[in-house]
Amino acid sequence: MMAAREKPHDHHGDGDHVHDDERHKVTRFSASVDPTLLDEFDANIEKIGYNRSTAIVAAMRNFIVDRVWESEGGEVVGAITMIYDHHKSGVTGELTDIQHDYYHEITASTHVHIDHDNCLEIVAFRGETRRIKALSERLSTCRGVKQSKITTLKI
Ligand code: NI
Repeated sequence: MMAAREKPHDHHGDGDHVHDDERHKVTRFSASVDPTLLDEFDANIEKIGYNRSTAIVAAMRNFIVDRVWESEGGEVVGAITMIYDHHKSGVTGELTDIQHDYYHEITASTHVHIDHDNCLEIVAFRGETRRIKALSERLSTCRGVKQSKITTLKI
């Protein structure tokens, strides 16, 4: 191995093309981010023993898996999981009304009383992408819904 290869340095002066990276087929890039978010990111990835590159690669892969279904169209199956405070005025009725608008798509739902205030609801679905996206948006933006996550699987 040539010594020059072992100590990569930038001949171009732009910082993006380092010989060592080309050899390992990786691309370096820079991104602009709120410093507070970066601090929070660093603190959290440190807890699970990730470095920035590993964590960003994992986040990129998850982003693709989580979001690509929205633009692909066709039929999707999956589940929406949400937590809400049932004391918030009208939330229970609103969530029921929304689910009745999608009775063709919703295949099952489960309600769990987590504690005095909070309810966990799991809504399983099977349907056309645009309808499922609309269902997910309506449930997640309902007043009283604290968290909502959608998991989709391609069949
Ligand atoms: Ni409940």
